[in-house]
Amino acid sequence: MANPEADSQSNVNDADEPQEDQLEDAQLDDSLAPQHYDASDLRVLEGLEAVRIRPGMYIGSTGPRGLHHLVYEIVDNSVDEALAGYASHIEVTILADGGIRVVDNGRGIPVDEVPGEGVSGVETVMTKLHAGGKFGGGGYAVSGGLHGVGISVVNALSTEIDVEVRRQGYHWTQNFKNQKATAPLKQGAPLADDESTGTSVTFWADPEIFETTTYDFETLRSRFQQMAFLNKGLRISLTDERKPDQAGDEVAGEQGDEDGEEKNQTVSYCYQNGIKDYVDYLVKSRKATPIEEEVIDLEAEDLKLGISAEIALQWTTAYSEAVHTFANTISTTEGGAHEEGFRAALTSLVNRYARDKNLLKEKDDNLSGDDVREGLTAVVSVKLTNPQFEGQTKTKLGNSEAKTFVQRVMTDRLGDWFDAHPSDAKNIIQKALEASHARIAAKKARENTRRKSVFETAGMPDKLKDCQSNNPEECELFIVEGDSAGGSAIQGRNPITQAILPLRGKILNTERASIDRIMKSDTIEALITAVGGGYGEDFDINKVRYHKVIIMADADVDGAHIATLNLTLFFRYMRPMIYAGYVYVAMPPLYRIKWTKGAHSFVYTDAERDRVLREGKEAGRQLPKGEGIQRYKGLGEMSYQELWSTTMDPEHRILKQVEIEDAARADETFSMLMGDEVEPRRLFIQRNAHDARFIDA
Ligand code: 0RA
Repeated sequence: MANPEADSQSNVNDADEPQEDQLEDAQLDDSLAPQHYDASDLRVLEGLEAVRIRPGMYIGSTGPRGLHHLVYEIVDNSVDEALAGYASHIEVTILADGGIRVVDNGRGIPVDEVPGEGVSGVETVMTKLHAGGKFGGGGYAVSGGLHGVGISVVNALSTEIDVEVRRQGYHWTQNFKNQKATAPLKQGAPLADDESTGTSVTFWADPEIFETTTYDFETLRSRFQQMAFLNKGLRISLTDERKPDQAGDEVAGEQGDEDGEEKNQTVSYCYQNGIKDYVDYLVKSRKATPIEEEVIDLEAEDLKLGISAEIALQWTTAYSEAVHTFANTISTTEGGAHEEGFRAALTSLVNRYARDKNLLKEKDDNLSGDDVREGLTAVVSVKLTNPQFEGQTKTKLGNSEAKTFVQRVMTDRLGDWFDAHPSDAKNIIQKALEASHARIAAKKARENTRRKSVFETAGMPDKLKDCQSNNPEECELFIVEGDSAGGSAIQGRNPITQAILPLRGKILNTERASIDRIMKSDTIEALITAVGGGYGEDFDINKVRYHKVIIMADADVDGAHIATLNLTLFFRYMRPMIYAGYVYVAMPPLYRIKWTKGAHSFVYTDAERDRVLREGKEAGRQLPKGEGIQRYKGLGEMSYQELWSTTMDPEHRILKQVEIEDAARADETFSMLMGDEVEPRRLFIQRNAHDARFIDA
């Protein structure tokens, strides 16, 4: 979930580059061509070279996220085979040497020569940018598509790829080193009787491109589990063949076998009921008590419109809502047409039903969307022929037909379900009524405090030390744990652009409290008021007063817990802040190294400490006797000058931007972290406290 500020910034810059033009210029410049290539080779290699020059444009980043994207790229192709009805099983292996192998039982990549290309389908798919799609159309309606930049991108960013195809009765193999085929596609042994068609791709990501080439088992595991939920009946397995010390800190601790023997870690997922199983799983993992016994499961398709929808939902006694939407199995975190249709139909249906049954009286206001969705866990998955992805991160579905279709399915089918299950329906309405009462009470309480504070400057909380600028784009709000750190932050800040909100102790756990209790908390009210955009359904990103909200807490387990509580509030009540990239976590230094001569060094991780010490000593620098390395226990230990220069000064600080790649998986993490179970939370925070200091969802 975290990305260093610099990383995300550079992606934004990348997107502005005039990529296409450069490419064309390069193609025209024949002097760059090595002699033995013909024109089509040249085009091919320059296409892949463009990917190597601007990897961010194709896979988002060259950080861990981009690295994992390579795996998804291949797996998406296999999933396409499954969607088309040809593959039923995908096996992914993290090899002991750090490579990735993806094997499926689909039709296999075509091996015949592609007309006009002069080489096999396999070589074309591997070396030609955007040849990943199925040749010549006539394929199937639905394809992942959004991120489907093709296998050639994986080739472009790998040092080596091995492809093995089983097709037309034979094994076929081809190897690529540094993007180039080392030999033409080779026909091998005939397929044995028990061998099916299929494809196996093994690649080694280029360490010169990626910041790290170490895959995180958990990241891959949760992604594949989600893919299995979204593709009913498809089996996806993941095996980790690395030795514990190769798999990075996190896996190492868990992987070691009791008797010291190494064992491969394997997981395998297959869900016959698809997203119905997904909702069941999400509800169980948040340990919430369901209101209706069975997950409600609706399905419909319209062949003429070329659209299908699967919707699964269940209400629980919990307070937070979790509605997750997908289009062609891609997580549409920014929502869009299908989500609008779902929400609109749900709110009007529940209101209509409540009025019909006289549960909502004539004088009562309608239930709001927030009321109706309190405690709801839902997954909406649509598949359509021509998905239009829009929005900042291209994860918002634009197709208006998806709205009307989902709306119709919901109104018809959920209406039928309510009629068939009157007592469940009554409980659901009852729950929404309670939510509505709590919300009205919270609003009243808030209006009372408002009235009391009309004489304060613009109704801002007492504790807030606001900045002078009124331009949200340059304004930053530091949320600081503890009064003493708050004091240093106020002294150290740049008062033009930096505002400080000191919070005493931990804020209420918003994962486990009702809205009226949450709004009764002065601290939370202060925070929401300071941010300025409101909360919940009414949240308005355009009213937000700061484009950076920076959570600043101690670099220890307690600080991590405080940061997590703050993030939970943003995730549950001001989520667009996170999607807009406005929420950050500050990284205070862990140590100060007090050299005898010259400036002290501040380091942010144990590894950095070791490196700085080594380099300093190599350069002849010395530490004083005794207290040469100071470990900061808390922000409060730093002088205001130190706090400014290490943690607040935009020139030197490290901020981690909070990102949510996938709301469904983030939800699970938040439920786990903030829910009733103490043990998984303790383990998780300890595991992540030392480096990122917060959740990576
Ligand atoms: C191009 C065309 C066809 C299938 C594929 C590519 C294909 C790619 C991958 C990547 C991993 N597994 C894959 N499986 C298939 C269509 C083939 C046909 O029409 O028979």
